Amino acid sequence: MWCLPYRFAQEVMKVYLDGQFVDEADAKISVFDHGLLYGDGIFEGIRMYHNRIFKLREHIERLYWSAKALLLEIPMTPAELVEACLETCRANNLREGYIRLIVTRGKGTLGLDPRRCPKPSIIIIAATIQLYPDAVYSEGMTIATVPTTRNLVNSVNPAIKSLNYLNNILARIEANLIGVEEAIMLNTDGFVAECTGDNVFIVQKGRLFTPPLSAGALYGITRNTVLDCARVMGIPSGEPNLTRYDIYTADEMFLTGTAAEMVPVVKVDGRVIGDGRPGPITARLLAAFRETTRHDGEIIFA
Ligand code: PXG
Repeated sequence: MWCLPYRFAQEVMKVYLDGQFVDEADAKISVFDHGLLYGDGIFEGIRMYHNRIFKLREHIERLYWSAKALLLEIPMTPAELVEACLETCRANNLREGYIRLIVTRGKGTLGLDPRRCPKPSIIIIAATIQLYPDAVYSEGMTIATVPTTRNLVNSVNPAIKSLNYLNNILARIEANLIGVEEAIMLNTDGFVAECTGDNVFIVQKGRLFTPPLSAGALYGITRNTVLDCARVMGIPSGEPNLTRYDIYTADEMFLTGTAAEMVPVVKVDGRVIGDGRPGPITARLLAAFRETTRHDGEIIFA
């Protein structure tokens, strides 16, 4: 039987911008957009795997929660946004890759007041993704804790996935200066919050632990997926406050995030975690996670 030729990604990327598809060179927003002026806006990073948009409904749900926290009214329904994400993948012939969904406060005046911004802008970018090298997954990553503490839940709550990522960028700069790829951020009480773009997990005596959201972590969709996998596999899990001591004495450690998936960590602050190699529970969970990506999410091309 003949197969249809494989469809490659478009030469010129098409970006969804407020209901239209525009060439990437024409995908522009106003310099008066409060997303630019103040970081007033929200976003999601979403993956496509095997012709499906992974956990799309969960990402859209989180986007609406972020919007609600900012009293930002998204000028589309969740169902319309799902369809717009699918259409953006189709317009770019993408079955695998990464979607950046952004809602900005929109064009306003040179003042903070969001009431001066009548119409939020919706941007959807679908692209391929640059992954960590395979060695990171087979040998594990080296990371460090950094001086910048995570935002207070009572100031800029880390649960809001906002366009204001300076807290994380400061931590990322510190990671760069140390020469590591990720940074563990502690909260002001000294408990582990999360990394700059990933949630943190440890394994101790066959049990899985990740910081609670109240410690200053994002309600990570990969985090949730891994906790679901653990439940199905009968691996007990908990969400207690974690200290650096808990990390240093853990048997295994890994990070979770849409871009990173699950990355084993083998060294933190110069200290070897477990036996210095990616652990067996991490490997089992990664296999279960990868399996989930095969059949979860909305189908792009029928
Ligand atoms: N914590 C933070 C602060 C994040 O930004 C995660 C955890 C993981 O959440 P998900 O739902 O993805 O499992 C994120 C999301 C990047 C980048 O360029 C990272 C994220 C989002 C967008 C871009 O590194 N991480």
